[in-house]
Amino acid sequence: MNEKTSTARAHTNIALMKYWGKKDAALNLPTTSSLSLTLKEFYTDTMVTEGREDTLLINNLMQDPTRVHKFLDFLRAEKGDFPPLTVVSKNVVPTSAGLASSASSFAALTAAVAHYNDWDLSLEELSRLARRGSGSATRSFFPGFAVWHEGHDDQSSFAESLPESTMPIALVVCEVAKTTKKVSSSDGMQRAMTSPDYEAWVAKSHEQFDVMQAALAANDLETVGAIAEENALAMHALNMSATDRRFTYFSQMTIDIIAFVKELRKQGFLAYATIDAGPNVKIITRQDQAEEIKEKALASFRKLKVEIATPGPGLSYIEE
Ligand code: 2P0
Repeated sequence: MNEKTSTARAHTNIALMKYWGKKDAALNLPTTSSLSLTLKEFYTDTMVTEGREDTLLINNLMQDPTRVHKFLDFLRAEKGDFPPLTVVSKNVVPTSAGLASSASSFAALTAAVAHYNDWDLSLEELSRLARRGSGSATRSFFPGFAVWHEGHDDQSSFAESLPESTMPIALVVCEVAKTTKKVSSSDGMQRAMTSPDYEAWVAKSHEQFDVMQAALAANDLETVGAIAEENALAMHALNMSATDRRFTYFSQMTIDIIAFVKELRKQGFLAYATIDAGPNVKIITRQDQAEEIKEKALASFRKLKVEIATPGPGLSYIEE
């Protein structure tokens, strides 16, 4: 067997404008464009090498390879055949920050496989391929802020970097102990699309997108945070108003932290909340206020774990 290996590193990303619904499930085309921040502190290293069959190890533990195998077969059909692969993935996250994500994993896997096969692909092409593994992975190839253009077909749906920003943004990541049963993102967004308010959320997202891009260009972090919070809370309202099995990712502490963030604003902090497919809250703030907000959060909530995350780099390859 061939001993060749290839290792890629992709950082995770948090959406400031969310992807929450598919207009084409087979192609994984989203109903809205989304906009994210890549994080320096959270990333995945993925190594691939020839194996007897497609297998997956994450942090040294064997995993069910079904989803990865399906994605590798998609790459084989799309780009050309390659042997069965052993996929060895390591999620690097500060102790139990609860942020291990399919975004960085599928981005790193796509890049590692492309590198292994000597495919000469642009970041845009890698992003388009990674979309078929997991939507949020499209955005994990780029440093700082990235936009995933919703597109209208396979070719036009991919992410790209926004012009380099010097915005001093930080996320104060608050990890809430899980109390609710997890609904997968794919299932959750499918249910959300049955909300009577879904079309209005999509229309509003299109409007917010232009305003947020202008705010980023103008280094207006206050507006970026305000729109991100509005977009995220409206996304979670869709889950609660779904006509098919309505649900919520919020726990009591999620709601309490949202109130805490509002209180921080009253005290003069720049602070806005964003929440993904789980109960954790990420507080969007300025880098020079992040440490103080972290201390206040730890003082206000027992058992909360808090990490500070800052803008991170794009894709890299790691030589053995
Ligand atoms: C996002 N999330 O924009 C949104 C907001 C979570 C909440 O993308 O079905 O794992 O694999 O394309 O990418 C998480 O969903 O979903 C996600 P699939 P994915 O970051």
